Amino acid sequence: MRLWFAPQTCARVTLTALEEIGQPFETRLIAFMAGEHRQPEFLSVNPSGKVPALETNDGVIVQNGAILSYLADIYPEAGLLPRPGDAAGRARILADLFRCSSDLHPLVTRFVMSAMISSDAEDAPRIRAKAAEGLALQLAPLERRLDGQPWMLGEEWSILDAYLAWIWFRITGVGFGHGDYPALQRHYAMACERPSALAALKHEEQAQDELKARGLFFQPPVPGKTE
Ligand SMILES: N[C@@H](CCC(=O)N[C@@H](CS)C(=O)NCC(=O)O)C(=O)O
Repeated sequence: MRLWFAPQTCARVTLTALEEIGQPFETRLIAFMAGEHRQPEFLSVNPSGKVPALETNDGVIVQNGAILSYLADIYPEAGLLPRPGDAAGRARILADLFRCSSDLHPLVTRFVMSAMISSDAEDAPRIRAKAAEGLALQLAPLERRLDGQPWMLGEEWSILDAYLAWIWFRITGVGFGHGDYPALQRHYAMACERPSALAALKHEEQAQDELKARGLFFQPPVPGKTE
């Protein structure tokens, strides 16, 4: 398999899944700052120009939720996701995947990269404030859930925990207040300790070094913080 990715992006979740599986895989780094996600080579892999994209024996799979569901099916022994026998159980797992990819991720983008929504810098505080409101609404039930159980789905880790950890990493990294979310904070600390998470970070560190060497590493600005 070959994963197209970039450091700090949601491709971290797929990277973590591949590390959990433990089969050999290759990575291909996309340098957003060089516009590589808009170049024909990558667009021929994922015409949407987004990471992650996973090349597999079954062809290219895109969209984190779809990739994770595919990997969970193909490598059941990796335990990425539970495999309930009933349709409702499967739907609930999909609901959590969509919660991450469709409810939370777009808010993450608005909060972290408001320039992707409006190129007028004056709009940034309003975009961020609205996104923070949405995040607070969406994270409250997860905070309650994690107050009573260690992982998203109960007593066992699943790849959903890596997804939530990435979301938490992204928003707290640019100033989302974590004081009101002790359970999410604890969950994040636990998720980061998992060997697959550490291995994924190693891939990212290498990629960051490569981007830095090419002068193409981008760190989202933390509002109110001057260099
Ligand atoms: N719905 C997609 C979202 C993927 C996505 O937005 N990836 C970001 C990185 S976190 C990206 O590649 N952005 C580049 C762009 O939108 O131009 C998924 O879940 O895979």
